[in-house]
Amino acid sequence: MDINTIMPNTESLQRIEIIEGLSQPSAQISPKYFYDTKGCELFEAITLLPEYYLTRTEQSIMASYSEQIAQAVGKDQTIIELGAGSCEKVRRLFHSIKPAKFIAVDIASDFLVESVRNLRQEFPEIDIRPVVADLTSDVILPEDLPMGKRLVFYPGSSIGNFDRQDALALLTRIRRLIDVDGALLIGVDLRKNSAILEAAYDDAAGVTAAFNLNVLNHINRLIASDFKLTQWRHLAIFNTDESRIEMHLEAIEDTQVSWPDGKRYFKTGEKIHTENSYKYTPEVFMDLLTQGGFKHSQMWTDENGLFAVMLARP
Ligand code: AVI
Repeated sequence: MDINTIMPNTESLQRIEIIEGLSQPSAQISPKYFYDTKGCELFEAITLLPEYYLTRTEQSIMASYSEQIAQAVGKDQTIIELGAGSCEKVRRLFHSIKPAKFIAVDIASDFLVESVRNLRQEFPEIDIRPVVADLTSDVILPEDLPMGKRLVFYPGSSIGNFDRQDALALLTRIRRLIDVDGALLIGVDLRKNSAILEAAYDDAAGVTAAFNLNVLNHINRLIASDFKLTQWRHLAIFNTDESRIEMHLEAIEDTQVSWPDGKRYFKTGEKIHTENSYKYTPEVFMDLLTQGGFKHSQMWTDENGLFAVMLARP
């Protein structure tokens, strides 16, 4: 498959980044390492959980307002989906928007190639291409892609996984991907009661816990470390001051983790911070869009005000 494998983050850079994160006084692992093949499967399972309202609420907003959204966006666009994964969300947009081209961007190459293969069979009339990229740096799109009529689609509230400064930097990079006739269609999880949020990130079936713990298996493969998953437990807390869900892995016993040329001791109760998921009010997110170079925006939301889909234009 003609996969574009321009990956700014090479294996050795990843190694340095991971070891640096583990060596800090408050250890951390970037959430992008959740998404090995198993992590992608677990994330797909999360999206179906009763507690995880995000995906189904976003889907219901997109379905309820599909005509309005299609009219606002226009036909024959080049849709560029960031974090495309299974390409499940965009599949529905294809029916209403009927794009000429589709670029599926994701960091998980194997999963992406498989998704694109399936999508091409289903929609042979659309020019569909995969691009493997890490959204923390510039996304390099195919050179022959027309600059006009680009719609960047960034669903799922994945923007919430970036800290404020990084979210702004990403919005600014997205703005540079499109021309004046382009647009950004983005899903944003809204701020709400902490009980609803904490249940969504610590489900009764333990799928989110398995997803969080699986990052240690991925790290073991990437840096040849020896994390033992049974020594760690999943935590999800809503930090009201920062308006974000924080996921951590907490050591349930004193442990030492080693990798070639290094090691780290963790005392019982010590944590590794694995993810932030920011929850926005519409006003705060619109302000961020403005700072990122977007002027005009439309918003669709569900009746309970859980989630918002926003269309932003340069
Ligand atoms: C991908 N991202 C939007 C998810 C979220 O809700 O922040 C990742 C996730 N983490 C735990 N559950 C889901």
